[in-house]
Amino acid sequence: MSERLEDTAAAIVADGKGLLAADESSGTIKKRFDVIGVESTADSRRDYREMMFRATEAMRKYISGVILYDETIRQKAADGTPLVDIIKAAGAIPGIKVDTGAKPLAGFPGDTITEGLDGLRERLADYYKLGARFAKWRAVIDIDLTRGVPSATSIASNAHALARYAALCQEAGIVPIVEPEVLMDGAHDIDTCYEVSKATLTKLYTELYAARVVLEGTILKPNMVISGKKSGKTSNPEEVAEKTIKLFRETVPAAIGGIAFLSGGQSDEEATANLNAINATGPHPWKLTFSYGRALQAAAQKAWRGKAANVAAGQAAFVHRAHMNHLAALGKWQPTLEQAA
Ligand code: 5MM
Repeated sequence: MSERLEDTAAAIVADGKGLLAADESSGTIKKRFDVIGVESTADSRRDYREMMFRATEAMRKYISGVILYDETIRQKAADGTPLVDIIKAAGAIPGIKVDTGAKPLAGFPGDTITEGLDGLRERLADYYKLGARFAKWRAVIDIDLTRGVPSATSIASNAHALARYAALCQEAGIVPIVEPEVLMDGAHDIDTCYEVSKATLTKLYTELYAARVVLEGTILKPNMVISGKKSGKTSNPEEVAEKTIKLFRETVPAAIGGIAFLSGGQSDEEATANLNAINATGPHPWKLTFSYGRALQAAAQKAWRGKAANVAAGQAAFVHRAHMNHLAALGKWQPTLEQAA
């Protein structure tokens, strides 16, 4: 039976389920491991990811799919089982990061362009054979108004690349996750985040239409509308929810398969509280869930610290965060559940 892109997209945002973004490139996972004092080797990266993929309670009940990195999709667990098979056995869908990273945009200091289109058709065919049924491409839009960042050229170039990537994915039978991340690292306020995100999403959907991408077979992975970390201001969940939903109603077609947020540097609990507030104000035209990297993994990394003796503790931390985000995706999370844990 042939798989329909719309069905895969619907499975990714199934009620109360979301994605585990475990697609850190080797450079990024090294940074995460440095924090917990673990040397980053092929084996330590394998052990860490195997620990999460074998956390059956989380994987079966709360995680719809896992975004993998090229190394991981080809890797075997310590007992020789392909990691992809462990994910599938838990009923989750393997996915793959296919961009090759954000590079400086020539002529536009401070802006980046995400690369990876060359040879992508062939790589997608290979990843499909390896079991991937969805892919991810992340565009990075920083905000620094003092330098004119982001430029209109950066927004347009990244939207165009995302559209070309999405069209190639669909040709290969793979659901594209389109991730135009407006970074929360700057000193900007929440309204600036809203304006830049609006320009970014407006351009993105213009390009996706132009590229004849079937929106029902896509998932949007956006940032929330939130104050920049260096602004000194914290946005409360109600404000984040109100501005994020207003933005999406203005820019995101109801036809898309669903929305799975990135966490972008929010604390674990903040990412959960904001997702919960967004869903508590529904109904909305789309399902809204999580595709968190840091906000799902930070606690597990801290509990694990690279020691086999800590695997159960690492898994328990991961199960807890997945459970909390499962509740938030349903708008049923309460802060007291964190304290109880
Ligand atoms: C897991 O991190 C992903 C890969 O990052 P690099 O390419 O820099 O190694 C990243 O794309 C991630 O999927 C998204 O940013 C969402 O993760 P967060 O941590 O923001 O939820």
